[in-house]
Amino acid sequence: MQTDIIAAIATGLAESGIGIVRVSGAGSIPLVDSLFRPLKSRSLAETTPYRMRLGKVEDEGQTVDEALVVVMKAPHSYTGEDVVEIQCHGGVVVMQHILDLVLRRGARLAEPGEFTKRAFLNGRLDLTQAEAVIDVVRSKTSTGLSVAVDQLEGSLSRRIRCVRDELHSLLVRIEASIDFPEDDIPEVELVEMEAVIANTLLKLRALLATADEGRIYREGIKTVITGKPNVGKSSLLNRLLNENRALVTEVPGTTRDVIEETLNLKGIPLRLLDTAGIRETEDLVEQLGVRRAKELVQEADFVIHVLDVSDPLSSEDFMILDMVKCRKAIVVINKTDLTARWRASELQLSASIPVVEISLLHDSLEKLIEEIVDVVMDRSVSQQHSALLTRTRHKQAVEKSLEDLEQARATLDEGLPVDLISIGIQGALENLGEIVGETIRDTVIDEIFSQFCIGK
Ligand SMILES: Nc1nc2c(ncn2[C@@H]2O[C@H](COP(=O)(O)OP(=O)(O)OP(=O)(O)O)[C@@H](O)[C@H]2O)c(=O)[nH]1
Ligand SMILES: [Mg+2]
Repeated sequence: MQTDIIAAIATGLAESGIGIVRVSGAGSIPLVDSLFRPLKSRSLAETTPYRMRLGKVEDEGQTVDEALVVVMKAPHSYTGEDVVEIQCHGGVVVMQHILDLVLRRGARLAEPGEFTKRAFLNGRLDLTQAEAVIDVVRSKTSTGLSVAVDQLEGSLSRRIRCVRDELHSLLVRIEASIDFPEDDIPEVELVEMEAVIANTLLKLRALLATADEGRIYREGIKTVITGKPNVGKSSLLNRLLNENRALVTEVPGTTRDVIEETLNLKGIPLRLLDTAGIRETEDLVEQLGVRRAKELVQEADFVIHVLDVSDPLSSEDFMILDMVKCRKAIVVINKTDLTARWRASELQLSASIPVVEISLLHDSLEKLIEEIVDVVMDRSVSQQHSALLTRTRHKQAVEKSLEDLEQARATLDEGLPVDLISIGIQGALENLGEIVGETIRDTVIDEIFSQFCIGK
Protein backbone atom coordinates (compact mmCIF):
# COMPACT_ATOMS: atom_id res chain seq x y z
CA MET A 1 0.00 0.00 0.00
CA GLN A 2 1.23 3.50 -0.85
CA THR A 3 1.88 5.77 2.09
CA ASP A 4 3.05 9.08 0.69
CA ILE A 5 0.69 11.98 0.10
CA ILE A 6 0.08 13.04 -3.50
CA ALA A 7 -1.38 16.29 -4.79
CA ALA A 8 -2.31 17.88 -8.10
CA ILE A 9 -4.55 20.48 -9.68
CA ALA A 10 -7.56 18.41 -10.72
CA THR A 11 -9.31 20.99 -12.88
CA GLY A 12 -6.72 21.83 -15.52
CA LEU A 13 -4.44 24.82 -15.69
CA ALA A 14 -6.71 27.37 -17.31
CA GLU A 15 -8.73 30.28 -16.02
CA SER A 16 -12.13 29.11 -14.83
CA GLY A 17 -14.80 29.68 -12.19
CA ILE A 18 -13.26 27.39 -9.61
CA GLY A 19 -10.12 25.31 -9.41
CA ILE A 20 -9.64 22.17 -7.37
CA VAL A 21 -6.42 21.06 -5.73
CA ARG A 22 -6.74 17.41 -4.78
CA VAL A 23 -4.70 15.80 -2.02
CA SER A 24 -4.71 12.06 -1.26
CA GLY A 25 -2.98 9.71 1.16
CA ALA A 26 -2.81 9.01 4.87
CA GLY A 27 -1.97 12.32 6.55
CA SER A 28 -3.72 14.52 3.97
CA ILE A 29 -6.14 15.90 6.52
CA PRO A 30 -3.54 17.26 9.02
CA LEU A 31 -1.50 18.49 6.04
CA VAL A 32 -4.32 20.66 4.72
CA ASP A 33 -5.25 21.62 8.28
CA SER A 34 -1.81 23.24 8.56
CA LEU A 35 -2.56 25.70 5.76
CA PHE A 36 -6.32 26.17 5.99
CA ARG A 37 -8.07 28.38 8.52
CA PRO A 38 -11.78 27.50 8.66
CA LEU A 39 -14.17 30.38 9.23
CA LYS A 40 -15.54 28.57 12.23
CA SER A 41 -12.88 27.40 14.57
CA ARG A 42 -13.04 23.60 14.29
CA SER A 43 -10.13 21.98 12.47
CA LEU A 44 -10.63 19.72 9.47
CA ALA A 45 -9.72 16.72 11.60
CA GLU A 46 -12.77 17.41 13.75
CA THR A 47 -15.06 18.35 10.94
CA THR A 48 -17.76 16.08 9.51
CA PRO A 49 -16.44 14.37 6.37
CA TYR A 50 -18.15 15.05 3.01
CA ARG A 51 -19.23 18.51 4.20
CA MET A 52 -17.89 21.71 2.72
CA ARG A 53 -15.99 24.03 5.04
CA LEU A 54 -15.47 27.66 4.12
CA GLY A 55 -12.21 29.28 5.17
CA LYS A 56 -8.93 30.80 4.07
CA VAL A 57 -5.83 29.22 2.67
CA GLU A 58 -2.87 30.89 4.33
CA ASP A 59 0.82 31.04 3.53
CA GLU A 60 2.87 32.35 6.46
CA GLY A 61 -0.04 34.37 7.81
CA GLN A 62 -0.93 35.84 4.39
CA THR A 63 -4.25 34.90 2.83
CA VAL A 64 -3.73 33.19 -0.53
CA ASP A 65 -7.42 32.73 -1.29
CA GLU A 66 -10.80 31.99 0.19
CA ALA A 67 -11.67 28.38 -0.37
CA LEU A 68 -14.10 25.59 0.29
CA VAL A 69 -12.54 22.41 1.59
CA VAL A 70 -14.05 18.95 1.72
CA VAL A 71 -12.64 15.93 3.51
CA MET A 72 -13.31 12.38 2.34
CA LYS A 73 -12.26 9.60 4.68
CA ALA A 74 -10.68 6.30 3.71
CA PRO A 75 -11.94 3.97 2.38
CA HIS A 76 -14.94 5.97 1.13
CA SER A 77 -13.15 8.22 -1.34
CA TYR A 78 -12.13 8.09 -5.00
CA THR A 79 -8.69 6.70 -4.19
CA GLY A 80 -9.79 4.70 -1.18
CA GLU A 81 -7.46 6.85 0.97
CA ASP A 82 -8.05 10.01 2.98
CA VAL A 83 -8.69 12.70 0.38
CA VAL A 84 -8.97 16.46 0.79
CA GLU A 85 -10.14 18.71 -2.01
CA ILE A 86 -9.47 22.43 -1.85
CA GLN A 87 -11.84 24.40 -4.06
CA CYS A 88 -10.36 27.80 -4.69
CA HIS A 89 -10.90 30.48 -7.32
CA GLY A 90 -10.00 29.16 -10.74
CA GLY A 91 -7.03 31.39 -11.48
CA VAL A 92 -3.82 29.83 -12.68
CA VAL A 93 -1.64 31.68 -10.13
CA VAL A 94 -4.00 30.93 -7.24
CA MET A 95 -4.19 27.23 -8.04
CA GLN A 96 -0.44 26.95 -8.45
CA HIS A 97 0.24 28.82 -5.24
CA ILE A 98 -2.02 26.49 -3.27
CA LEU A 99 -0.55 23.41 -4.91
CA ASP A 100 2.94 24.71 -4.16
CA LEU A 101 1.95 25.24 -0.53
CA VAL A 102 0.63 21.69 -0.27
CA LEU A 103 3.87 20.36 -1.78
CA ARG A 104 5.98 22.42 0.63
CA ARG A 105 4.08 20.82 3.52
CA GLY A 106 5.22 17.38 2.44
CA ALA A 107 3.02 16.16 -0.39
CA ARG A 108 4.50 15.01 -3.67
CA LEU A 109 3.22 16.02 -7.12
CA ALA A 110 0.98 13.23 -8.41
CA GLU A 111 2.00 11.44 -11.58
CA PRO A 112 -0.49 11.32 -14.45
CA GLY A 113 -3.38 9.05 -13.50
CA GLU A 114 -1.99 8.37 -10.04
CA PHE A 115 -5.24 9.07 -8.19
CA THR A 116 -7.01 6.51 -10.37
CA LYS A 117 -4.06 4.14 -10.07
CA ARG A 118 -4.44 4.26 -6.29
CA ALA A 119 -8.16 3.61 -6.66
CA PHE A 120 -7.20 0.51 -8.65
CA LEU A 121 -4.49 -0.62 -6.24
CA ASN A 122 -6.89 -0.15 -3.32
CA GLY A 123 -9.54 -2.26 -5.04
CA ARG A 124 -11.98 0.61 -5.63
CA LEU A 125 -11.94 -0.03 -9.39
CA ASP A 126 -10.70 -2.87 -11.54
CA LEU A 127 -8.48 -2.18 -14.52
CA THR A 128 -11.25 -1.94 -17.14
CA GLN A 129 -13.06 0.55 -14.91
CA ALA A 130 -9.90 2.59 -14.42
CA GLU A 131 -9.42 2.67 -18.20
CA ALA A 132 -13.03 3.76 -18.58
CA VAL A 133 -12.33 6.81 -16.41
CA ILE A 134 -10.01 8.24 -19.04
CA ASP A 135 -12.44 7.22 -21.80
CA VAL A 136 -15.20 9.21 -20.09
CA VAL A 137 -12.95 12.25 -19.99
CA ARG A 138 -11.89 11.88 -23.62
CA SER A 139 -15.09 10.59 -25.24
CA LYS A 140 -15.80 12.15 -28.61
CA THR A 141 -19.52 11.52 -28.99
CA SER A 142 -22.45 10.80 -26.70
CA THR A 143 -22.42 7.15 -27.79
CA GLY A 144 -18.72 6.95 -26.96
CA LEU A 145 -19.53 8.43 -23.58
CA SER A 146 -22.24 5.89 -22.86
CA VAL A 147 -19.89 3.02 -23.82
CA ALA A 148 -17.31 4.42 -21.40
CA VAL A 149 -19.84 4.92 -18.60
CA ASP A 150 -21.10 1.35 -19.04
CA GLN A 151 -17.55 0.12 -18.70
CA LEU A 152 -16.99 2.31 -15.67
CA GLU A 153 -20.05 0.72 -14.09
CA GLY A 154 -18.43 -2.67 -14.61
CA SER A 155 -20.20 -4.07 -17.70
CA LEU A 156 -17.02 -5.49 -19.22
CA SER A 157 -15.72 -6.71 -15.87
CA ARG A 158 -18.95 -8.60 -15.27
CA ARG A 159 -18.75 -10.32 -18.63
CA ILE A 160 -15.15 -11.35 -18.01
CA ARG A 161 -15.87 -12.41 -14.44
CA CYS A 162 -18.75 -14.62 -15.55
CA VAL A 163 -16.48 -16.56 -17.93
CA ARG A 164 -13.70 -16.75 -15.36
CA ASP A 165 -16.04 -18.12 -12.70
CA GLU A 166 -17.15 -20.93 -15.00
CA LEU A 167 -13.58 -21.81 -15.89
CA HIS A 168 -12.52 -21.61 -12.29
CA SER A 169 -15.11 -24.08 -11.04
CA LEU A 170 -14.18 -26.40 -13.90
CA LEU A 171 -10.55 -26.16 -12.86
CA VAL A 172 -11.41 -26.97 -9.26
CA ARG A 173 -13.19 -30.13 -10.35
CA ILE A 174 -10.32 -31.20 -12.58
CA GLU A 175 -7.77 -30.62 -9.85
CA ALA A 176 -9.88 -32.63 -7.42
CA SER A 177 -9.83 -35.53 -9.84
CA ILE A 178 -6.05 -35.23 -10.20
CA ASP A 179 -5.70 -35.38 -6.44
CA PHE A 180 -7.68 -38.61 -6.30
CA PRO A 181 -6.40 -40.51 -9.31
CA GLU A 182 -7.81 -43.83 -8.18
CA ASP A 183 -11.29 -42.51 -8.96
CA ASP A 184 -11.33 -42.41 -12.72
CA ILE A 185 -13.23 -39.46 -14.09
CA PRO A 186 -16.64 -40.72 -15.08
CA GLU A 187 -17.73 -40.26 -18.70
CA VAL A 188 -20.45 -37.82 -17.60
CA GLU A 189 -17.82 -35.53 -16.19
CA LEU A 190 -15.91 -35.51 -19.44
CA VAL A 191 -19.01 -34.59 -21.41
CA GLU A 192 -19.74 -31.83 -18.94
CA MET A 193 -16.21 -30.51 -19.18
CA GLU A 194 -16.49 -30.40 -22.91
CA ALA A 195 -19.75 -28.50 -22.63
CA VAL A 196 -18.29 -25.89 -20.30
CA ILE A 197 -15.30 -25.35 -22.59
CA ALA A 198 -17.50 -25.10 -25.68
CA ASN A 199 -19.81 -22.64 -23.96
CA THR A 200 -16.91 -20.50 -22.82
CA LEU A 201 -15.41 -20.50 -26.29
CA LEU A 202 -18.71 -19.17 -27.65
CA LYS A 203 -18.84 -16.41 -25.08
CA LEU A 204 -15.27 -15.35 -25.73
CA ARG A 205 -15.77 -15.29 -29.48
CA ALA A 206 -18.82 -13.09 -29.05
CA LEU A 207 -16.75 -10.79 -26.87
CA LEU A 208 -13.94 -10.71 -29.41
CA ALA A 209 -16.42 -9.66 -32.09
CA THR A 210 -17.05 -6.43 -30.16
CA ALA A 211 -13.42 -5.32 -30.36
CA ASP A 212 -13.67 -3.27 -33.57
CA GLU A 213 -16.75 -1.47 -32.39
CA GLY A 214 -15.21 -0.75 -29.02
CA ARG A 215 -12.08 0.72 -30.55
CA ILE A 216 -14.11 2.84 -32.95
CA TYR A 217 -16.14 4.42 -30.16
CA ARG A 218 -13.00 5.14 -28.20
CA GLU A 219 -10.69 6.35 -30.95
CA GLY A 220 -13.06 7.30 -33.76
CA ILE A 221 -13.16 5.82 -37.26
CA LYS A 222 -9.98 6.65 -39.10
CA THR A 223 -11.40 8.07 -42.32
CA VAL A 224 -9.02 8.97 -45.11
CA ILE A 225 -10.08 11.26 -47.97
CA THR A 226 -8.08 10.34 -51.04
CA GLY A 227 -8.05 10.96 -54.79
CA LYS A 228 -6.04 12.72 -57.50
CA PRO A 229 -4.99 16.36 -57.00
CA ASN A 230 -7.65 19.04 -57.41
CA VAL A 231 -10.68 16.73 -57.32
CA GLY A 232 -12.16 18.43 -54.23
CA LYS A 233 -10.84 16.47 -51.23
CA SER A 234 -10.22 19.54 -49.11
CA SER A 235 -13.54 21.00 -50.24
CA LEU A 236 -15.21 17.86 -48.89
CA LEU A 237 -13.39 18.14 -45.57
CA ASN A 238 -14.45 21.77 -45.22
CA ARG A 239 -18.05 21.04 -46.14
CA LEU A 240 -18.28 18.16 -43.66
CA LEU A 241 -16.77 20.29 -40.89
CA ASN A 242 -18.74 23.33 -41.92
CA GLU A 243 -15.66 25.53 -41.75
CA ASN A 244 -12.73 26.53 -43.91
CA ARG A 245 -10.26 24.25 -42.23
CA ALA A 246 -8.15 23.28 -45.27
CA LEU A 247 -6.86 25.50 -48.04
CA VAL A 248 -8.82 25.10 -51.26
CA THR A 249 -7.37 26.46 -54.51
CA GLU A 250 -7.59 25.66 -58.19
CA VAL A 251 -3.90 24.72 -58.12
CA PRO A 252 -3.41 20.93 -58.12
CA GLY A 253 -1.15 19.84 -55.25
CA THR A 254 -2.47 22.36 -52.72
CA THR A 255 -2.64 19.98 -49.77
CA ARG A 256 0.75 18.59 -48.79
CA ASP A 257 0.59 17.75 -45.10
CA VAL A 258 -2.13 15.62 -43.59
CA ILE A 259 -4.95 17.59 -42.00
CA GLU A 260 -6.83 15.81 -39.25
CA GLU A 261 -10.09 16.80 -37.61
CA THR A 262 -12.71 14.94 -35.59
CA LEU A 263 -16.31 15.00 -36.73
CA ASN A 264 -19.40 13.73 -34.98
CA LEU A 265 -21.54 12.30 -37.77
CA LYS A 266 -24.90 11.36 -36.29
CA GLY A 267 -23.23 9.98 -33.17
CA ILE A 268 -20.40 8.24 -35.00
CA PRO A 269 -16.98 9.71 -34.31
CA LEU A 270 -14.99 10.11 -37.54
CA ARG A 271 -11.33 11.02 -37.48
CA LEU A 272 -11.20 12.74 -40.87
CA LEU A 273 -7.85 12.94 -42.63
CA ASP A 274 -7.46 15.14 -45.70
CA THR A 275 -4.38 14.10 -47.65
CA ALA A 276 -2.25 15.15 -50.60
CA GLY A 277 -3.64 14.34 -54.05
CA ILE A 278 -2.04 11.19 -55.42
CA ARG A 279 0.02 11.63 -58.63
CA GLU A 280 3.52 11.23 -60.02
CA THR A 281 5.42 14.41 -59.23
CA GLU A 282 8.93 15.84 -59.37
CA ASP A 283 8.33 18.08 -56.35
CA LEU A 284 10.11 16.51 -53.37
CA VAL A 285 7.73 17.89 -50.72
CA GLU A 286 4.73 16.76 -52.69
CA GLN A 287 6.29 13.31 -53.19
CA LEU A 288 6.52 12.91 -49.43
CA GLY A 289 2.88 13.96 -49.11
CA VAL A 290 1.83 11.44 -51.76
CA ARG A 291 3.73 8.64 -50.04
CA ARG A 292 2.10 9.47 -46.71
CA ALA A 293 -1.33 9.63 -48.36
CA LYS A 294 -0.85 6.12 -49.78
CA GLU A 295 0.24 4.77 -46.40
CA LEU A 296 -2.78 6.34 -44.73
CA VAL A 297 -5.16 4.63 -47.16
CA GLN A 298 -3.65 1.31 -46.05
CA GLU A 299 -4.14 2.16 -42.36
CA ALA A 300 -7.65 3.57 -42.70
CA ASP A 301 -10.83 2.08 -41.24
CA PHE A 302 -12.80 3.82 -43.97
CA VAL A 303 -11.77 5.50 -47.23
CA ILE A 304 -13.55 8.26 -49.16
CA HIS A 305 -12.27 8.30 -52.73
CA VAL A 306 -13.09 11.57 -54.53
CA LEU A 307 -13.06 11.86 -58.34
CA ASP A 308 -13.61 14.83 -60.66
CA VAL A 309 -16.19 14.10 -63.36
CA SER A 310 -15.09 17.13 -65.42
CA ASP A 311 -11.60 15.71 -65.84
CA PRO A 312 -10.98 12.61 -68.01
CA LEU A 313 -10.33 9.41 -66.09
CA SER A 314 -6.65 8.52 -65.94
CA SER A 315 -4.47 5.64 -64.83
CA GLU A 316 -4.05 7.34 -61.44
CA ASP A 317 -7.79 7.15 -60.78
CA PHE A 318 -7.72 3.42 -61.47
CA MET A 319 -4.59 2.93 -59.40
CA ILE A 320 -6.33 4.56 -56.43
CA LEU A 321 -9.52 2.57 -57.05
CA ASP A 322 -7.40 -0.54 -56.91
CA MET A 323 -6.01 0.46 -53.51
CA VAL A 324 -9.50 1.13 -52.23
CA LYS A 325 -11.38 -1.80 -53.69
CA CYS A 326 -11.11 -4.27 -50.81
CA ARG A 327 -11.64 -1.63 -48.18
CA LYS A 328 -14.64 -0.23 -46.46
CA ALA A 329 -15.06 2.70 -48.82
CA ILE A 330 -17.26 5.10 -50.68
CA VAL A 331 -16.67 6.78 -54.06
CA VAL A 332 -17.62 10.44 -54.45
CA ILE A 333 -17.93 11.71 -58.00
CA ASN A 334 -17.57 15.45 -57.65
CA LYS A 335 -18.14 18.55 -59.81
CA THR A 336 -21.41 17.42 -61.40
CA ASP A 337 -22.12 21.12 -62.07
CA LEU A 338 -19.48 20.98 -64.84
CA THR A 339 -19.63 19.07 -68.13
CA ALA A 340 -19.15 15.36 -67.44
CA ARG A 341 -16.27 13.70 -69.28
CA TRP A 342 -17.11 10.15 -68.19
CA ARG A 343 -19.79 8.07 -66.51
CA ALA A 344 -19.90 6.20 -63.19
CA SER A 345 -20.30 2.85 -64.96
CA GLU A 346 -16.82 3.27 -66.48
CA LEU A 347 -15.33 2.82 -63.04
CA GLN A 348 -16.55 -0.81 -63.03
CA LEU A 349 -16.94 -0.81 -59.29
CA SER A 350 -18.14 -3.76 -57.29
CA ALA A 351 -21.61 -3.36 -55.84
CA SER A 352 -20.22 -3.21 -52.32
CA ILE A 353 -18.80 0.28 -52.87
CA PRO A 354 -21.50 2.94 -52.95
CA VAL A 355 -21.15 5.85 -55.35
CA VAL A 356 -22.45 9.36 -54.69
CA GLU A 357 -22.52 11.98 -57.46
CA ILE A 358 -22.40 15.50 -56.14
CA SER A 359 -21.29 19.06 -56.68
CA LEU A 360 -19.48 19.98 -53.49
CA LEU A 361 -19.69 23.58 -54.61
CA HIS A 362 -23.49 23.66 -54.83
CA ASP A 363 -25.31 20.57 -53.48
CA SER A 364 -26.47 19.66 -50.00
CA LEU A 365 -24.46 16.94 -48.28
CA GLU A 366 -27.48 15.11 -46.94
CA LYS A 367 -27.37 12.13 -49.30
CA LEU A 368 -23.61 11.75 -49.00
CA ILE A 369 -23.79 11.79 -45.19
CA GLU A 370 -26.53 9.18 -45.25
CA GLU A 371 -24.40 6.91 -47.44
CA ILE A 372 -21.35 7.40 -45.24
CA VAL A 373 -23.34 6.52 -42.12
CA ASP A 374 -24.76 3.44 -43.88
CA VAL A 375 -21.35 2.11 -44.88
CA VAL A 376 -19.75 2.84 -41.57
CA MET A 377 -22.59 1.51 -39.43
CA ASP A 378 -22.65 -1.72 -41.37
CA ARG A 379 -21.13 -4.54 -39.33
CA SER A 380 -18.82 -2.36 -37.29
CA VAL A 381 -21.32 -0.48 -35.20
CA SER A 382 -24.37 -2.02 -33.63
CA GLN A 383 -27.09 -0.24 -31.75
CA GLN A 384 -26.46 -2.17 -28.59
CA HIS A 385 -23.13 -1.25 -27.21
CA SER A 386 -22.70 -2.64 -23.76
CA ALA A 387 -19.56 -4.46 -22.65
CA LEU A 388 -17.27 -3.90 -25.57
CA LEU A 389 -13.57 -4.62 -25.77
CA THR A 390 -12.34 -1.06 -26.11
CA ARG A 391 -8.58 -1.61 -26.23
CA THR A 392 -6.06 -3.69 -28.16
CA ARG A 393 -4.87 -4.93 -24.78
CA HIS A 394 -8.30 -6.48 -24.10
CA LYS A 395 -8.50 -7.94 -27.57
CA GLN A 396 -5.11 -9.61 -27.36
CA ALA A 397 -5.90 -11.10 -23.96
CA VAL A 398 -9.17 -12.59 -25.25
CA GLU A 399 -7.38 -13.96 -28.31
CA LYS A 400 -4.77 -15.62 -26.12
CA SER A 401 -7.36 -17.15 -23.82
CA LEU A 402 -9.25 -18.49 -26.84
CA GLU A 403 -6.04 -20.21 -27.97
CA ASP A 404 -5.56 -21.69 -24.51
CA LEU A 405 -9.08 -23.06 -24.44
CA GLU A 406 -8.86 -24.46 -27.97
CA GLN A 407 -5.76 -26.26 -26.75
CA ALA A 408 -7.64 -27.59 -23.71
CA ARG A 409 -10.45 -28.82 -25.92
CA ALA A 410 -8.05 -30.58 -28.28
CA THR A 411 -6.41 -32.28 -25.29
CA LEU A 412 -9.79 -33.44 -24.06
CA ASP A 413 -10.77 -34.72 -27.51
CA GLU A 414 -7.57 -36.70 -27.78
CA GLY A 415 -8.26 -38.35 -24.44
CA LEU A 416 -5.01 -37.10 -22.94
CA PRO A 417 -4.53 -36.86 -19.17
CA VAL A 418 -6.71 -34.28 -17.45
CA ASP A 419 -3.79 -32.41 -15.91
CA LEU A 420 -2.88 -31.33 -19.43
CA ILE A 421 -6.37 -29.89 -19.85
CA SER A 422 -5.95 -27.89 -16.69
CA ILE A 423 -2.87 -26.17 -18.13
CA GLY A 424 -4.97 -24.67 -20.94
CA ILE A 425 -7.70 -23.59 -18.55
CA GLN A 426 -5.19 -21.99 -16.22
CA GLY A 427 -3.70 -20.09 -19.14
CA ALA A 428 -7.12 -18.80 -20.17
CA LEU A 429 -7.89 -17.73 -16.61
CA GLU A 430 -4.65 -15.85 -16.38
CA ASN A 431 -5.11 -14.07 -19.69
CA LEU A 432 -8.65 -13.03 -18.81
CA GLY A 433 -7.40 -11.91 -15.42
CA GLU A 434 -5.09 -9.48 -17.20
CA ILE A 435 -8.07 -7.60 -18.61
CA VAL A 436 -9.48 -6.78 -15.21
CA GLY A 437 -6.02 -6.36 -13.74
CA GLU A 438 -5.88 -9.35 -11.41
CA THR A 439 -2.94 -11.00 -13.11
CA ILE A 440 -0.86 -8.31 -14.68
CA ARG A 441 2.67 -7.04 -14.54
CA ASP A 442 3.46 -3.73 -12.84
CA THR A 443 5.08 -2.34 -15.98
CA VAL A 444 1.85 -2.81 -17.92
CA ILE A 445 -0.09 -1.10 -15.15
CA ASP A 446 2.36 1.83 -15.17
CA GLU A 447 2.01 2.15 -18.92
CA ILE A 448 -1.78 2.21 -18.73
CA PHE A 449 -1.88 4.96 -16.10
CA SER A 450 0.82 7.05 -17.74
CA GLN A 451 -1.70 7.81 -20.49
CA PHE A 452 -3.91 9.66 -18.04
CA CYS A 453 -3.88 13.36 -17.35
CA ILE A 454 -2.40 14.84 -14.21
CA GLY A 455 -4.90 15.24 -11.40
CA LYS A 456 -7.08 12.30 -12.53
N1 LIG B 1 -16.97 23.53 -60.32
C1 LIG B 1 -16.69 22.92 -59.21
N2 LIG B 1 -15.48 23.13 -58.61
C2 LIG B 1 -15.21 22.50 -57.46
C3 LIG B 1 -16.14 21.61 -56.84
N3 LIG B 1 -15.56 21.13 -55.73
C4 LIG B 1 -14.34 21.70 -55.63
N4 LIG B 1 -14.12 22.52 -56.68
C5 LIG B 1 -12.93 23.33 -56.95
O1 LIG B 1 -11.86 22.47 -57.29
C6 LIG B 1 -10.62 23.05 -56.88
C7 LIG B 1 -9.83 22.08 -56.06
O2 LIG B 1 -10.49 21.83 -54.84
P1 LIG B 1 -9.73 21.27 -53.55
O3 LIG B 1 -10.77 20.99 -52.54
O4 LIG B 1 -8.61 22.15 -53.19
O5 LIG B 1 -9.16 19.93 -54.17
P2 LIG B 1 -8.15 18.89 -53.49
O6 LIG B 1 -8.57 17.56 -53.97
O7 LIG B 1 -8.06 19.09 -52.04
O8 LIG B 1 -6.80 19.28 -54.21
P3 LIG B 1 -5.28 19.01 -53.73
O9 LIG B 1 -5.16 19.42 -52.32
O10 LIG B 1 -4.50 19.86 -54.64
O11 LIG B 1 -5.02 17.57 -53.94
C8 LIG B 1 -10.98 24.33 -56.13
O12 LIG B 1 -10.84 25.42 -56.99
C9 LIG B 1 -12.45 24.09 -55.75
O13 LIG B 1 -13.15 25.30 -55.62
C10 LIG B 1 -17.40 21.40 -57.49
O14 LIG B 1 -18.28 20.66 -57.06
N5 LIG B 1 -17.61 22.09 -58.67
MG1 LIG C 1 -6.49 19.54 -50.85
